[in-house]
Amino acid sequence: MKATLKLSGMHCTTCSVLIDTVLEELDGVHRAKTSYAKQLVEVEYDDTKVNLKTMAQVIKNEGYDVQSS
Ligand SMILES: [Cu+2]
Repeated sequence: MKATLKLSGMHCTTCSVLIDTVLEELDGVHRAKTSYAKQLVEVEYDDTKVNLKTMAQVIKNEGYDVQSS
């Protein structure tokens, strides 16, 4: 599965690296590519293991907002 989540609250490129890291630590997330410039993250994941709600939650836990997709 592929999906794009819109984000807000990132203020530098380090934020995008952090979001990539926390998402890729989730079981079932194959790849996360966060764009600071576009304020979004593209994820490739196994939808039998993880869902968008879980991914949004871990992003929120880091202090960023996710617009519902
Ligand atoms: Cu930052």
